[in-house]
Amino acid sequence: MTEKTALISGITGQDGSYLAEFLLEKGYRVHGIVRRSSSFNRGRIDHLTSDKNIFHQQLFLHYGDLTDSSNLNRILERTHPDEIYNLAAQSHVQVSFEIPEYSAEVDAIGTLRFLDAIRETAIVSKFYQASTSELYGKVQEIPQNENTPFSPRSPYAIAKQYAYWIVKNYREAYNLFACNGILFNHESERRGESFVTRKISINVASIILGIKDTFLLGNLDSKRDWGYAPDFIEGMWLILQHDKPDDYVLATNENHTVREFIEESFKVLGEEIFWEGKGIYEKGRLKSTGKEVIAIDSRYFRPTEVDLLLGDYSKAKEKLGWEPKIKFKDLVRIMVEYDFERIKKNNFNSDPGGI
Ligand code: NAP
Ligand code: F7E
Repeated sequence: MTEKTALISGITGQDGSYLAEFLLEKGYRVHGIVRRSSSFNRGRIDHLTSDKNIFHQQLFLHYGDLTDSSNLNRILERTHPDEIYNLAAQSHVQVSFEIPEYSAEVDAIGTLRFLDAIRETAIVSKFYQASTSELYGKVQEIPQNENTPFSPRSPYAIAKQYAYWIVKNYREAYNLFACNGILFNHESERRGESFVTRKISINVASIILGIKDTFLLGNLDSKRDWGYAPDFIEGMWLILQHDKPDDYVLATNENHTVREFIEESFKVLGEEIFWEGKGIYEKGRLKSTGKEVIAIDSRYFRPTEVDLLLGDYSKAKEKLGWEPKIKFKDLVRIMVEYDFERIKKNNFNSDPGGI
């Protein structure tokens, strides 16, 4: 058991909630930054704040926002963390085309604000930055590793590129223990419902349960290297436990199309799907009945797409002893079975709608 203190921005998100759980179990005192919201935004950490949880007295929440630097300084002075995990972000790639300035404000300048808060308060803390495979964008080599040149394709990726470089610069200029974890897509039962994997697991479960007839998607041919979020959380922590600050790729080194994710999801629930038509006229139909269950909606196409991502995590394996445990088929099964049971029990479909 450790006596350490950690501060997590983005604690209410997918990764933040798993990381909080992971650190509390290791004996950390955990502080989390939460945003004020008009509707409840703490569903993923409810089980941790409940007094039924044995760790709840080690978890402290603070209102804050990466757009407010005075508040970051105050939180650092109050909490004196040994480790900071900067996971807060406007994390949706397609949404970043709609709100590019805000995405830069939070994802790029927000990271700078955090690093400057460390300098100004002179607090000695290790800093983890949630960097991303989106930096590779229009990929310059396959697979991508820590030396692959960046070629970002969205306002999100460009903001995260600034964050990546400012972390590296502050490490070199001010000797901060600051690290970038370049994480490839990682998903889970807690994944936001507007990301494609969760949108699929929810809709496929709803169709098989007879609650829904059909759902709409965009590009079915992009390839992603999808891993399981809890595996990646351990990697984030290992990055800060190394004796030298450095940047690491975390991935599974296996990629699949969105189309394959859909096919595998139906298979988990005992159905098969076939495809008919081309482009925006393509349809996915159930083999058993011929019924249309998937159609294409061009609203989900991105102005510039990232066609293929495949990560090479050999550096993390060699230096940190990190390897992903869950690969594609198990990931799909975990997500689809979870949503199937949840929707069956509640008999409702929380339709992600919109993006
Ligand atoms: P997520 O579920 O979207 O969570 C994002 C978190 O950031 C939420 O807690 C959100 O608060 C918070 N947040 C957003 N804007 C904020 C602001 N202005 N000030 C303070 N907090 C703010 O994302 P995730 O999937 O857990 O990802 C965690 C981090 O890793 C993000 O930085 C993401 O860009 C990066 N990343 C993710 C992946 C992936 O595949 N999951 C891969 C590479 C990198 P609310 O709950 O109030 O919205
Ligand atoms: O899209 C295609 C879409 O939104 C994956 C974030 O965590 O990982 C995530 O970004 C693919 C894209 O994730 C729909 O065009 C088709 O090619 O699930 P996504 P993402 O863009 O890869 C990276 C590593 C991050 O850093 C980000 O924070 O799926 N796609 N149809 C669709 N995508 C969505 N969202 N919705 C659709 O209907």
